[in-house]
Formats: sequence, C-alpha cells, structure tokens
Amino acid sequence: MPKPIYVLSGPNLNLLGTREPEIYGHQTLEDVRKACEARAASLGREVVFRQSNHEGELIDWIQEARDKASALVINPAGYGHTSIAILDALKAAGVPVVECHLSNPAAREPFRRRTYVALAATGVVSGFGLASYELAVEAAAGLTR
Ligand code: CA2
Repeated sequence: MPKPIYVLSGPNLNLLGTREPEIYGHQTLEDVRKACEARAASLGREVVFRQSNHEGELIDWIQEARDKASALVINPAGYGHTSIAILDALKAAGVPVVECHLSNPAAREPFRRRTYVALAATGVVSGFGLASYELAVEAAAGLTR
C-alpha cells in the first residue's frame, strides 16, 4: 500500500457541528474523520487525520508529510487566507496538495476569496460540506496511485 494521505484541518474546525451549522453543517469533525477513512479504505488507501488550532503544529505536520505521506489534503481554515508560512511549508513538502473547504469561500466575504494555500495546491474542492473532504481524499489518491 502507498504511504498514507495526510488530512489536516486548521483552526476552529474542532468546533464543527456545534456552531454556525447554516454555513458548516451539523456534522462533527469526528464524522469527517470517519468519512475520510471510509473513502480512503474504499480506494485501498489510509489517511492520517489531524486538526490543530496552532499554525506551527500544522507546519510541523506538513514537514513530517515529506517523508511519511504520499499526498496532503488540507483545510487550512482561516490560515489559508493569511499564512505565507503554511504556503512555504506546502511548497517544500514535495507531495501533491489538495486544498479543501466545507463552505465555498468564493461566495462569502471578499477577504475569503483568496487563499495562499491554493498557490501550492494541485486543486481545490470547496462548498460540499463533509463531501469536500471525501472528494479531496479521492483526488489525492488519484494523484498518487
Ligand atoms: O469552509 C471552510 O472549510 C473554511 O476553511 C472554514 C474556515 C473559514 O475561515 C474559511 O474561510 C473557510 C473557518 C473554520 C471555522 O470552523 C468553525 C466550525 C464550526 C463553528 C465555528 C467555526
């Protein structure tokens, strides 16, 4: 089996399912984890699923992915719109990157229209709720068959 697909989620996504369900849905991050694991298993793959509220911890995991992962799926949350450090880490990771978002940031406030992460991503999946993660895992698996 190829190396696992790292699925990383950024700040505040631990709150999923508890607030703003009209934007982010009713499902929890644990539901998202299970869905990603199931989609990966259906493709003969594994995921390493992690969430952090800390930029440096996300960067440590992105650096770790260079040796331990075949591809990276990342929902950078708010950091996508602000973090050049995460962009730099992704560019150095040496594995394909798929960016995903639960909502469609392009249809929201103007400050969400650009993400730095997209500059390092092969593609972006946005607006499908939990399915954005499943589709991103599938895309990442397809990039690293
Ligand atoms: O749509 C997405 O997945 C976002 O990455 C979510 C970020 C937002 O800053 C991006 O523009 C788009 C926010 C994550 C906050 O997650 C929460 C979940 C439940 C309750 C409160 C916040």
